Amino acid sequence: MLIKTPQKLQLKEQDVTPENIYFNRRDMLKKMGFLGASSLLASAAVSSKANAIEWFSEKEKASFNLEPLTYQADNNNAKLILTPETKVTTHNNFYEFGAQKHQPAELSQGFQVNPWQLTISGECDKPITLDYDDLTTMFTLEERIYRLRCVEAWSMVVPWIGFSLADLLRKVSPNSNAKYVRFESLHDPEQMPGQQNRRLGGGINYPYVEGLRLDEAMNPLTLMSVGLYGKTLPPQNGAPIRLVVPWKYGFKSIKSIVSIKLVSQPPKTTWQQLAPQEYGFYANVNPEHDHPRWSQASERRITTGGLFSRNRIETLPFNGYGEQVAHLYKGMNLRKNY
Ligand SMILES: Nc1nc2c(c(=O)[nH]1)N[C@H]1C(S)=C(S)[C@@H](COP(=O)(O)O)O[C@H]1N2
Ligand SMILES: [Mo]
Repeated sequence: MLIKTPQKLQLKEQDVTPENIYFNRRDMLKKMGFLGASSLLASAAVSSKANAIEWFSEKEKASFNLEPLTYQADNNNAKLILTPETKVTTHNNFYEFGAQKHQPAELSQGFQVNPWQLTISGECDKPITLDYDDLTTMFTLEERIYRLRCVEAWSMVVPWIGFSLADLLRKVSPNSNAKYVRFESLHDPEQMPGQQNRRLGGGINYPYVEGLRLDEAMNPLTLMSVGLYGKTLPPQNGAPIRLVVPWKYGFKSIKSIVSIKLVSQPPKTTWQQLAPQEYGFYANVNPEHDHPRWSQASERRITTGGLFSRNRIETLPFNGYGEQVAHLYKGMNLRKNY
């Protein structure tokens, strides 16, 4: 993550979706008794102005569970304001499609996500390979509204759709050697221009690799996401399946995953290898541990305002999810284990 001068994002005011339409429609439909996925999708239809995105099938919609209440409450009881869909899908970090915020949306539109294979293997008794359809049909999907805090000190609030990584890992029965989980993104330079060109791709060695400790991976907050705003993921947000770890800096939330491997040793992650003194393995959001080149005490929350409107808020320890995850790090020095 290099410091750059802000890029223009070609966002016009009319493209910005007021998040209250999404919320109000949803509330209203709920009150009218249209519980469940159809209300979510109806509201998404109202708010959607995104590029050609495939919609969930009737079968998938029928399986949505829309009551993830504990995950939707902000920890200060402040009302969470959703980041408009247009911003979620045009202000991205996905270096395989370019290291500037506007490039993933522009350069990923032909990305082929079907067929897709995701293999879960390594230290487990029942390795499996999932095909494209399995990703959205094997588990009950639920909507979770999470804060996403990038290490670059901006943040968003995103209504993800997905399932707990724990459910997937239980399926393969990890054995007693499994201590960590290693994730790998697709490596396909023909489709991912940033993998052909070091400048475009931000100087990263691909494939992009991330990792979690097994207990972090099993925490119920850790989400495998297949959609946002009621639709399948657009390519720039990590289609067809990506990780979302809301208490860690955004770079842990690896996109377009093809391999999940249970391993005994901490995996060597992409950013750690590139700049170990700046990006650690844990990468828990921590306002008390500054990045060597900037403060992590506050963040710019991207909401409905102009792109560079001053909407500075305090950064919370574990991004506000301390109640759910602080116990994982008991006794650890989190400044050393940054
Ligand atoms: N494969 C891959 N995954 C990735 C990245 C990337 O460049 N490549 N960027 C990360 C970073 S730095 C962030 S902040 C989030 C951004 O997710 P979003 O674009 O959906 O907001 O994706 C993460 N996952
Ligand atoms: Mo990030």
